Amino acid sequence: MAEAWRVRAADEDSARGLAAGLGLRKLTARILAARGFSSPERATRFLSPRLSHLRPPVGMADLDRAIDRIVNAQKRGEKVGVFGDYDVDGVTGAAILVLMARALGLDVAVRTARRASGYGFSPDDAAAFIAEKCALVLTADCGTGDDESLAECRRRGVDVIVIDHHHVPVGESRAFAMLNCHREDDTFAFKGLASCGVAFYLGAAVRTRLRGEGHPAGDKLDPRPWLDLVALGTVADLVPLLDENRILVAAGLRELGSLRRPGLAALAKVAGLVNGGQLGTTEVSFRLAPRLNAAGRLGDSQRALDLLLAGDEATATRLASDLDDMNRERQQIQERIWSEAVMGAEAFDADPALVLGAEGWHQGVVGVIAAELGEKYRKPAVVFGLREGQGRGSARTLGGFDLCRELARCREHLSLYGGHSMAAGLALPEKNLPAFREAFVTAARDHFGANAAKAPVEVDAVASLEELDLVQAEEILRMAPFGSANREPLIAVPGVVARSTRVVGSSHLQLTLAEGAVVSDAIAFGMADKDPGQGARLDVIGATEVDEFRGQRKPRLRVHHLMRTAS
Ligand SMILES: [Mn+2]
Repeated sequence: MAEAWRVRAADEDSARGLAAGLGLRKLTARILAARGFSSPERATRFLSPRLSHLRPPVGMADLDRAIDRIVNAQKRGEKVGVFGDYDVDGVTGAAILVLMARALGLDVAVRTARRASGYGFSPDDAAAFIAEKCALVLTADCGTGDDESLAECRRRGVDVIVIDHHHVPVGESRAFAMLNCHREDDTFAFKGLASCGVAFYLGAAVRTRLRGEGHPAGDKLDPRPWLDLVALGTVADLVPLLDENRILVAAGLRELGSLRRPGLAALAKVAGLVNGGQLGTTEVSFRLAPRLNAAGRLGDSQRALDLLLAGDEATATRLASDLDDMNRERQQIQERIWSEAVMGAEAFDADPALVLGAEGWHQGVVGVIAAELGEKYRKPAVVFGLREGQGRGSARTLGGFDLCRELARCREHLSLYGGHSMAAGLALPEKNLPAFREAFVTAARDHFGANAAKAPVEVDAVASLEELDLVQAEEILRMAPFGSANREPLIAVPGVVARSTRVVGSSHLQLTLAEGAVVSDAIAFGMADKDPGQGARLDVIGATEVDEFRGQRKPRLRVHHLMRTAS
């Protein structure tokens, strides 16, 4: 039988050093060591992220050029256009740019991407800004490859500053300035910012410049309150939650939890999140981001941006309720496609990657479906919506299978592709779908090896139930916020007995696990159908969490995998 889990390797000397140096439990130190932390200094910075540790934007290509242009716009009182792509990173990035421009006293025209124009900064959008007499346009999370629109702006004397993090094509850009850390000449130390993070850095740099010049507008420009937006966009965009992103998201979640922004307070309310202080990356990913994305997925993301910028509670409440309705509609569409996709996936069970597509699959939800398929089958997944002979799709990956690199290898079958290593968008003529599938699956087979279709679960450590007490759970919580590239630690707990099991809600399983005299609570969400029954001997893989009930804090294991063992 194949092994069920594999323990991540850790340097034991580093682990001992961290435990002794920082007064941490052995288990915590081991997890940190396995994630590459060897010095106590770096581990301390990781465990206590602070805004003062953000590195200044040294080496960010075109930053000075962008600042000069924005400061000139301020001095001349020019009209500025702000454009945002349709997803959370796009609308939060755009919201930050709007707030920056307004703080500078500029007149701002705002637009966001529509599905009808294929998303991104389209020639229609360029024409609209030109017609509105904007002298300068800022694009958030798009623009890097939108040559036609950039060229049109340039012809008409409109300067465009691109604020983006998508793959940079070769050749000269028509943008006036392009802030994109994937440029070859960009030497900023951190390459993982989402577009909203780049927008934040730009705003902060404009403030520094204006204050350095003794300009009063500099004092009006305060980037700190934008951090909630940065947290939303960064978490939703699946960029690595390490280094600068970790600092921005940690601070941003605190800002978000204050629910000071009317739009986000209203959104949290319709999402059933009454206690702002509890907002973590899970709530952002599963409650807030889907509602913000719903507008863009169904066609027009403008309402999401309007919500973020809403100045009063009444407007915010109305827009949040609109987004909630759209999200419900999106969910219905998605559920139908999901059941069709799962049937489709079974047909390719032996392949190390999934490529699916069908007529009638809404192109606005294929990304979510790809992500969920990847999760369920633990393979890279590409899902296309087919329409009029063309397919538009979305790809998600795992296990170090880099989409930028691998899609480039399959590009002969694609009419368009772009994105980053973990998520990408792509398009092809429908007739190329089988050939693309073949190429992509072959690439996955090369990467994963011929018979590694199902990799064992990688865990951070093996522990006894006794070790997983409250102190331990609290220590692991210091590694939050969890997300991309900073996964919540998974722990294997072998040889426990299910003392009792109980189905709660419609589909969840609550367990009391025992190991000798040690007893602990566990919860397995969505696993009611896997009830092992009282007295079963189990190996369990899960994550520790702290359950707060009536003011009492208790450790709890959130189960990912339950495996019966022979007794
Ligand atoms: Mn993005």
